Amino acid sequence: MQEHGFMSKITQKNQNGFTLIEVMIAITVLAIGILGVAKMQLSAVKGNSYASGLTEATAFAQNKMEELVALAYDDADLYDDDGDDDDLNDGDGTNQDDNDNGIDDDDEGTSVDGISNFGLDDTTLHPDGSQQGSGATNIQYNIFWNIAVDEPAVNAKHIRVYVQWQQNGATRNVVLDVIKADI
Ligand SMILES: [Ca+2]
Ligand SMILES: [Ca+2]
Ligand SMILES: [Ca+2]
Ligand SMILES: [Ca+2]
Repeated sequence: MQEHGFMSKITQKNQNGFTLIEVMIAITVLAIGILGVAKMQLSAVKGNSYASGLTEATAFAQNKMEELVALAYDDADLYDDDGDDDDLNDGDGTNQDDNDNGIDDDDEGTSVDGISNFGLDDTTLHPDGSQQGSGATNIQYNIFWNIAVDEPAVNAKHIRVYVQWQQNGATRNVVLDVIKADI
């Protein structure tokens, strides 16, 4: 509608001819208009790339989770062992809830192993598994998973998958949780 008004104004004025100052104002308005469009496109591109990163990360998280859930309950990849065969750093997701209320006793002021929330949020120290991935966007994804044994109930494992990546100068996360029962 604005363009219409602008055009009809030009048509009207055209009958009497433009002054130089009018032409310059028109060019400036046009330039500002183009600048605005360019800015909008830039933010749209940024938005799109975040959305595509999110979509890709979610796909990685879902694939990893499907893979883990499909394993046998006692599969070595579902041990709370920080992903290796040594006995170091094992068990931050096991026997962390003596009072049996579903909350890691470390989070309730008792010192068990000093690691909160059954180690489920561990993406830096000793996650129970990790790998990397990248897809069409060439973004590098770090994939982590942790296992809490007998949580939230006996004969169940709480599996949490994190996918982390860097985008527009920030660390992004996708988190997926599944409770796998021993059936
Ligand atoms: Ca663990
Ligand atoms: Ca270990
Ligand atoms: Ca507790
Ligand atoms: Ca703990």
